[in-house]
Amino acid sequence: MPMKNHLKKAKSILNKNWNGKFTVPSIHLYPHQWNWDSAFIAIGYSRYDTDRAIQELKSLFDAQWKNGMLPHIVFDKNNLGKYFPEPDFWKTELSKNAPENHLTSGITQPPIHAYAVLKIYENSKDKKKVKEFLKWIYPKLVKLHRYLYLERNPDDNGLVYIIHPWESGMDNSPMWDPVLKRIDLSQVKLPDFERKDNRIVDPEQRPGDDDYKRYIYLVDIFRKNRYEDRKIFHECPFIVFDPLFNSVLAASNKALMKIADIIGENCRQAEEWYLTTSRSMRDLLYDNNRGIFYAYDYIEKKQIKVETSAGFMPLFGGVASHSQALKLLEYMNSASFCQIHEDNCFAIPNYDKTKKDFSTKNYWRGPVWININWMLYQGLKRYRFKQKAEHLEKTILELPVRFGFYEYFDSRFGRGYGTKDFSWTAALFIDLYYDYENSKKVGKNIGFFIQILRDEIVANPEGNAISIKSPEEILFEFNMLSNLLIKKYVKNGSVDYRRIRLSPEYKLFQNITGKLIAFDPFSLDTQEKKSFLINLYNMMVIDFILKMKVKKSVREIDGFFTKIKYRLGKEKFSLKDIEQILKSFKDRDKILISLVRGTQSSPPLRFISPENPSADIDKVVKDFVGSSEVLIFPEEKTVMVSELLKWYKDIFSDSEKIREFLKKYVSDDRKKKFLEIERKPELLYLSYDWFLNN
Ligand code: 9WN
Repeated sequence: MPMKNHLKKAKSILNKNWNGKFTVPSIHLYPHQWNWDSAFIAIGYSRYDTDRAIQELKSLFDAQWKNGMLPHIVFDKNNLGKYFPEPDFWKTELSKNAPENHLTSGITQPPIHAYAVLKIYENSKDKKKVKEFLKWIYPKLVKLHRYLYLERNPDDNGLVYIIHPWESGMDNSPMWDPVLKRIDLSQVKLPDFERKDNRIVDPEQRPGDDDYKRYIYLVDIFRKNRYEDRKIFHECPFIVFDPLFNSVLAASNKALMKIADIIGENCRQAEEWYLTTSRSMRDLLYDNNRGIFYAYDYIEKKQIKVETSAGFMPLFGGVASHSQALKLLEYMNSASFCQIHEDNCFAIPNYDKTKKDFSTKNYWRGPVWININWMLYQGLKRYRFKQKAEHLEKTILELPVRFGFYEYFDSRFGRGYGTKDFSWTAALFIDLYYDYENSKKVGKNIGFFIQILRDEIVANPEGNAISIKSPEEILFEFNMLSNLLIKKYVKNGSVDYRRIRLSPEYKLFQNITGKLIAFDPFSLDTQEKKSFLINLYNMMVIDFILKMKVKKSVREIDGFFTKIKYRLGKEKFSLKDIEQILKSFKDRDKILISLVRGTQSSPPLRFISPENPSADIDKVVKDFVGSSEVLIFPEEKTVMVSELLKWYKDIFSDSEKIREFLKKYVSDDRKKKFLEIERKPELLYLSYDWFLNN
């Protein structure tokens, strides 16, 4: 499906989840308005529907409490009975601060709203109109921040505490285990309650009952104390400084300063808040040995040494010092989280993968979340960690495209979990999609992107026909240089195009391609011809990417595979022409799979030796089958394969054929067995990832 259609799909999800006043996170699982969800959702809307974006936040702030607290859920009165806990459980009418005309929960969530409001303004065309909205919401934002600094800032050092895991937005994060485990419920009579979430979503993907009991126990304390913060502070066993909550607050303080500036208000207070919060975070939450920020247990007065993605959020808040930021990047970009080019990893999982209790599928205990990665992406950009930022940007676009707009994703295989058609996944996809499109437009103006090639281009240099070299020498040199370039500049399948461009080997390579004019590939024997044509294809792709100045994807050049050619002997060949010749070989199935098209969905680039090409091709295909281009789920009797196989319908015509093929190359025993037994597995296709394999 072209990217444009995925954008349409994302917008249709928001539309479906819109109830006339606000957008629910998911019709099935979360049928009310959630606090920070609405901020992310508004960011998505701000790209194409300013009015909706404004309405989203207006309805949320209409339910703000009298003391400034912004509730984590605003209930839809017409849709009660599908979620737990709802107003009958929260009983917020016990509080003198609860709003009269709205049903809400009694706790809050990360205050990302000022940040979202600024985005709405920045992305809008009609600044005058949005300025009116800024004037309306500014005092409410200040009231929210003031509430946090007055009621939740016990040491007056700008560190704001949360009183419930739900307030962190990362409910069952392992970060909260040490604190929750201290709560002994053996002598406690809990109020009766019945969960609804684990009837809708597989319980394996949701928090356990032990966690839920503690969530309920905490809410019961709040009710008994009529939601009075000072009383709760003394009785609540969960008082923690969360690095995510405080980073988001810091980011929002910065945004508040800008909003104040736009509408001509004084912003000194927000600046002071920003400075004190970030200073205290650097002093009290950072651990230099591990290179991460930790949450802080206020009752035990110590850092909670559990490494989660929340610990990198000071990048988003602009809180980390330069040296701290470098350490964060180092840890984030390691096998503990997700290294660039690491196999089987999609963006930053929520918890350190090397920990014993890491889970790829349980909620906030390991899967990948789009909002978290989106914030990290903004943070990485802020600190100019460009390469890692681009890596996250790519995955945020890629995950929903390939697996659907799910709530969270398997950190190894990318498969989606939780509820589907989830609003913030769609909204933040939209946000990045527009960024990506805009960057293309910028490129277009300077002539780089979406170039439509009307005439053919011959890419190998002319004038070398007066060759003193024999065809054998040409072939020898071509092979030698291709092998050398791949060895030196390709690591784990990623091609370092920039270094190739500047390398002496590339100059020599260009020279030898000029001599191909005096070379006839059809004079070679079958084995030599096969290896030569595959290597030629792969090297032409690299050469074209460099010559055409491709930035993010070969798709920027319309005609990449058909209009750019190499002169070989008397004829000219495009990539498509070479593919056509390769199709005539007996083992064409594996040859077509092993071609490296300069994309992320291509197998890792290897040199194919002329002595034993089949063995090398086999290795490439094994790599491909072991990568995230082929996902085999024996429990679900399902096989997901790259769309690439769909292109060759004549070869891979049905699931039977595909099964036969995969069986030969899969190395995992369990999967092999499954493919041997299951004659007709369900077959699904993964979208082809066209981003550059750089
Ligand atoms: C409890 C709505 C919310 C998100 C949270 C996420 C989840 C609720 C739940 O869903 O929490 O607030 O019932 O699990 O953890 O971040 O805001 O999408």
